[in-house]
Amino acid sequence: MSSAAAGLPLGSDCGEALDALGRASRIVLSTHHNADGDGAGSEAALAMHLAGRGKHVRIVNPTPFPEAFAFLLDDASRVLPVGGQEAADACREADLAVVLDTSEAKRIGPVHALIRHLPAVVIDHHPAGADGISGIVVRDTTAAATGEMVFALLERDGAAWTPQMAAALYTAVLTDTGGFRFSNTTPTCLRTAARLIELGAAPHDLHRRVYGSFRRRRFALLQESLATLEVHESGRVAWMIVPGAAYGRTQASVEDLEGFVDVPRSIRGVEVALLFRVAKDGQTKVSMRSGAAVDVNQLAAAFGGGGHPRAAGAVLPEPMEEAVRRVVGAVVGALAE
Ligand SMILES: [Mn+2]
Repeated sequence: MSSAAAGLPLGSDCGEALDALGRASRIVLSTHHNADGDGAGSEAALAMHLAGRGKHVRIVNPTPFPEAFAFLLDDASRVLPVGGQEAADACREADLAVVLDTSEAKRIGPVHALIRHLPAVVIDHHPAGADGISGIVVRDTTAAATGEMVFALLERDGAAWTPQMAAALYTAVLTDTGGFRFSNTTPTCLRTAARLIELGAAPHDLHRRVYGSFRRRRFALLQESLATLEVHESGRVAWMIVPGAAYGRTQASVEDLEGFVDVPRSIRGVEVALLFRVAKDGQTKVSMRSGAAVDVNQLAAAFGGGGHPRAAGAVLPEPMEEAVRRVVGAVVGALAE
């Protein structure tokens, strides 16, 4: 494509995707479980754009719409809880599904069964996985955020921008770049952000809402997690564990853990940072972050997970201690290669 405004290499599927969106009248949007600012912001902006075109739009996610990003929605009644009758009805009556920020069926969990009969448009910046959702796939792994791709699509579609649409996509780009700090912070993504500010996104306000509005319980949890911080003798791997008991006691949610992995990551000399937490049924979830030395997407894939080369995750079947030993061992091995 040739979106002069965005300069994104979205490919020929971009036009096909816009055609499908243009033809549809009842559209269901979804994103991966535990939606982040990118998934939530992309959904919010696309919902506003499509509703503005007179479409009937509903958002059906595998997990509740994140409370921290609810302010991005112009109409919260469009969000329907999965498992409810309204969500089932919306999916049955829809003529198009749009999946954002993932292209893998397993990442949308129970939503996949609800939308698999529908034609689908997938907009994603992750590398293709083994379990791809079939449909028109618009993929750009060079995009910092799915929100950057949605911006390019909406520009090409001649969107009638509102400050709230701009804010939603600015938040998507802001959060997926860790506040414009990570290696995916490109000139293109900063140009996108600049354009979104011109369209009405307020950087100071959005930064405060995203990074300056944490609940106290987050810090209670961080306090206990910090006590587990360890650095491997090589100095190149560091990890932190979110104690299971503290997790329950502080009544924290997964949203409260946002940014925890930045603690081990920010230690001098550390190339791979890991955050472990208890998952359901005694399993262990690990989030991985890497500099340039190791492709953690490959590493996570070896444990049945995935993500990006520099940010990935996996769920291991074993309990904490064993999972930590196995993952740290694998990272040390990868660093030695
Ligand atoms: Mn993303």
